[in-house]
Amino acid sequence: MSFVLFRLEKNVNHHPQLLVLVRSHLQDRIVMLVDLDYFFAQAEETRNPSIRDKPVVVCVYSGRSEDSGAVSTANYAARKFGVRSGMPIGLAKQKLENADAVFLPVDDAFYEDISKRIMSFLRGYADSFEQVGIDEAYLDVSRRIKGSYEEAAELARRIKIEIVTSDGLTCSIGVGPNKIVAKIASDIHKPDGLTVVKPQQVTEFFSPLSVDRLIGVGVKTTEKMRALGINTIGDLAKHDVQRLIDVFGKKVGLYFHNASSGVDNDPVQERAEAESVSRISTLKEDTRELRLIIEKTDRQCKEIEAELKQGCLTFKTVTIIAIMKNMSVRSRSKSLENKTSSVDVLIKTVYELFEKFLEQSDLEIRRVGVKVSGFARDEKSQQQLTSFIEKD
Ligand code: DCP
Ligand code: CA
Ligand code: CA
Repeated sequence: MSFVLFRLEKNVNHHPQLLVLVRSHLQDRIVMLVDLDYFFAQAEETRNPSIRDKPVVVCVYSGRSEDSGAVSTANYAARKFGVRSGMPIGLAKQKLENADAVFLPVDDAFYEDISKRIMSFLRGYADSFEQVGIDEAYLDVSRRIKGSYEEAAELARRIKIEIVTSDGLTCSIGVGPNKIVAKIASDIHKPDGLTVVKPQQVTEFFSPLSVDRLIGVGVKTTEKMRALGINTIGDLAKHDVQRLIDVFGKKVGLYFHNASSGVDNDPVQERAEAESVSRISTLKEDTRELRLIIEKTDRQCKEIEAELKQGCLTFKTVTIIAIMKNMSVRSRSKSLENKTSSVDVLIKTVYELFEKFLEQSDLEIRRVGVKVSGFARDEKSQQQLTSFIEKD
């Protein structure tokens, strides 16, 4: 889709009227990005309001030593002290020494539950809907509000009130003619922000912003751009497209050129996501022998891996299922420390679970199964639009 656009853009550069036509067609859409503020930490505040005024840090503890692990997120009180997602917990503790801070472990199930509820009512407000993470989603609302930015702003205000009323959470919303503009607009006034950027305001809105606001522009790319004298999105938009292609390659160069000019034709579209993927099958004979069971489950794990690959999914929870000789059904689960897509981790976890299970039961097993759940989309493929961009 984007390619068609690029080619059109190239050809129409010599025909300004046609260019206006192409652009105005793209600008017909009104897209909204809703992103929950400091999500995990705010979720923790809602179940324990007494921590609300303190710095709150939600952590993924690795379990190796008391403070080993990383910060998942922090509330804005903690961010004032320089605490950020991904920072070592030890460092966050140093920054918050004497600040009466609260450190909590992540509770994925609790956040998933809130997220599901909010996403399901957001979906109801959209012509088309695309969830892009646990706490954010794009809504194409063009038809619903008949192309009126005033109505879009009104809808965004209603959505904000509804999320506060139902779950006590604030969010930040960006409204614009496409996903790139909506995303940057949602980021600009956090927390509890609402930023509407009409098509005719895009250039003015984008020009002064630092290039690293664009998806796909990380530390390394920012450095490369600085070396080319590109600091702001406005600089990038003015930079010769052929020179961008020379430096970043055709796809990425064109993406930077279009994105910085606020041109983005990527549709808002639902991503189908299963809750779990599983395989179950009957053993050659009823058995308690680990080797025979593993022979079967190894194959199941490989099939599951292949299915997950198609959707670029990672999983967090592994479950084994055993249907016993007397037809009773047993299961054991393990929640992994980190989300993964590794078949080796899956095979190893299934092995350990069955090994332990066999120690605890003395019945023969008739059927065995493997299930994975707790999905997230693999980071590398999170943005369709930017899947070709080097990560840095
Ligand atoms: N998250 C994480 N590790 C990261 C980044 C995020 O575990 N490195 C989790 C915790 C966040 C949630 O994902 O609460 C959503 O991520 P966001 O990037 O949207 O960040 P927040 O919602 O925490 O903060 P903001 O208010 O900036 O959106
Ligand atoms: Ca967020
Ligand atoms: Ca987010």
